[in-house]
Amino acid sequence: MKMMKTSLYNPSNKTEFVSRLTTDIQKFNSELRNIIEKKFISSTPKKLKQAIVYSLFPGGKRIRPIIMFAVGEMLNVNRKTLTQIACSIELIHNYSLIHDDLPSMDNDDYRRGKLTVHKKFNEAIAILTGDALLTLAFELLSEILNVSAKKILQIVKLVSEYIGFNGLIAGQVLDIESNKVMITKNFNEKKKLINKIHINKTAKLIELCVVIPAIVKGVKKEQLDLLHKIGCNLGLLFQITDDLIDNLTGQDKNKLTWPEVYGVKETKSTVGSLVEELKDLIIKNFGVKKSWYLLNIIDLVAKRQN
Ligand code: GRG
Repeated sequence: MKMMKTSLYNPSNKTEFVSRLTTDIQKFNSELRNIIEKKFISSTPKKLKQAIVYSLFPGGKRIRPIIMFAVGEMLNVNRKTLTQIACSIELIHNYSLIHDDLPSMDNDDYRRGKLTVHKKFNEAIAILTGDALLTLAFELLSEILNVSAKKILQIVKLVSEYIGFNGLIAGQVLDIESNKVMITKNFNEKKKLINKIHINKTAKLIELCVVIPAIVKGVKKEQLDLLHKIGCNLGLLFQITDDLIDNLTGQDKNKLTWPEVYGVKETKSTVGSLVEELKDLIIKNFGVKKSWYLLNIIDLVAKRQN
């Protein structure tokens, strides 16, 4: 069958999309705040509580929860059912950023325009805040409502695998190590390495946001496999555009990035091909009507400036 051309996709009214996105982010922020605040008890150490709230609010782009809600909409999965899971993924994302900023890793002083957690508080508090967010993420998964225990176990297993030593942590280790080895690697080795780093460090968490709504829905294996592919490519697209932003703003020193391996021109062309391929797959399999929000998010990821 001939692939449906992306040109058939007519992006819906941009104002409608931006207004929907803004509302969804605000709603998610207040849901996340409610969930977090309910977890604090009178004996929660004050400093830990402050560091948790400081690290999560006002927060970043919230792209992972938004992707999860957009896929939920495409598959007819209730947003309310996904909220607790989206919070869990956002906690994992924020834990990884706090730890990534530490002096022993990226040693960053600022994130999202404010002091990093270890600079605002101290290194021990930053490590423990990250640990607390990661632990709470799994507590939230264990409490998901209206989803069978079997599906919850399937989700917990997948999240554990994707953020563990064969996933996010593997990506981070390879990323740190890549600084030292990149000069000695040839083009083919660099290509393999950058792909492995980006898939593990970034794409897997985004892939989770795409496949979890499908697990909740209980789709057939064939559709789940397709959503894994869509999620992985959307994650790659996100990281490659991140690399382009870093390249443009000179923040890519001592880092193995897509433009460093392939050059800026080829990287931009890869972004274009990934967008086309993603939209074709989504439109062909789910139609434009149900997936307009996700299609607009893909455009947003590809054209973003931060
Ligand atoms: C420390 C286990 C561990 C992992 C760290 C997340 C990470 C792995 C490193 C952070 C640096 C980085 C460039 C990661 C790639 C993923 C990425 C682009 C994160 C930033 O995500 P955004 O842009 O952040 O969604 P906001 O601030 O919007 O939430």
